[in-house]
Amino acid sequence: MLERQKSTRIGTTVAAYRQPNPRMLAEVAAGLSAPQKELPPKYFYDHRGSELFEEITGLPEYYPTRTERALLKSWMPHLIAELGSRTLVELGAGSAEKSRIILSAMRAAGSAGVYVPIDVSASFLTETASRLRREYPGLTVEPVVADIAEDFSPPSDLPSPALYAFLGGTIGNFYPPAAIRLLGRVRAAMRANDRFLMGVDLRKDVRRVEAAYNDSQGVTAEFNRNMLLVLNDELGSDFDPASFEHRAFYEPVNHRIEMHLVSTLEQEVQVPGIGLVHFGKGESIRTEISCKHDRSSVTELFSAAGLRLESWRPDPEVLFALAVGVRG
Ligand code: AVJ
Repeated sequence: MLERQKSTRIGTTVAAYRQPNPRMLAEVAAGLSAPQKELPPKYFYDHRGSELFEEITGLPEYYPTRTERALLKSWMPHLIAELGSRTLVELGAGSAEKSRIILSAMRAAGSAGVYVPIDVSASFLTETASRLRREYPGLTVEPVVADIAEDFSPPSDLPSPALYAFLGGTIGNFYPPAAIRLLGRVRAAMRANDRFLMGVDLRKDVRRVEAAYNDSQGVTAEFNRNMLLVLNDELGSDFDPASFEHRAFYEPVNHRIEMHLVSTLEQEVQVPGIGLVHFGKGESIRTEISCKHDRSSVTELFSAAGLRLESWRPDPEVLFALAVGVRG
């Protein structure tokens, strides 16, 4: 912890001499001036945040990752063989491990294949691309650097049919209108025989889902607070993460987990380019929503984006599901 604070101070000093990302500054300014302060969950994921998320995926309480992996392992060999997929376009190519399950199924089905990982982090993509080229000789890897929340355009001449994949339940991070816009962009890129594969976390016993975001080891709490360190590094702000508490709860009206950082005292935080931001004691920043779904909510989401739900595969405990969509 001390180590981390030390490096943060250095990071802050550097950030003061660096031009902050103007879009980040605008998003943070808007989010921190709203009545319910809010920050986009994409700012969890600097190097440390990605490490913490990796750690979360292995926690006993965090069921989504291992459940999705098991679903992919049992279903992909059949689905890929049936579809004859020759291209995999992956949105937010976070975990190369899940991609491997699909790429291995493509290889087993006899297609050398093309892999198009789309991610915001260019360095992450370069690393993933060279590793996969080594592991899958004959595979063409064409990374695309883009923020999928904003816009993305895959190469137009991809071998057909293509499978678009958006895994991990990350669709849950988007408010419904933004989720529909995102799926609409996928739909616009798809051809008639392409498919869209999406992982979704399911509505379930509230205690089970709340436990997944309140792990006993406090990794999720550290992950949540890490966003303040990301802001300090990128914008030169002076957030003290120790004065914010992790809170995660299920909001049943909108079927979603909300993660907040709650100020434990009245305080002012200096954000260069924005000014002093006031926090009352107990006031919170919402850092993430994670919407939970069922078959009918996915059907609706798909149909609003011009997609038709073709297949639906939950695990035996009905914790998580894989959905396949086709142009409607
Ligand atoms: C990667 C967005 C799917 O919402 O469960 C994990 C992120 N947040 N623990 C999720 C997360 C807190 C995760 N997603």
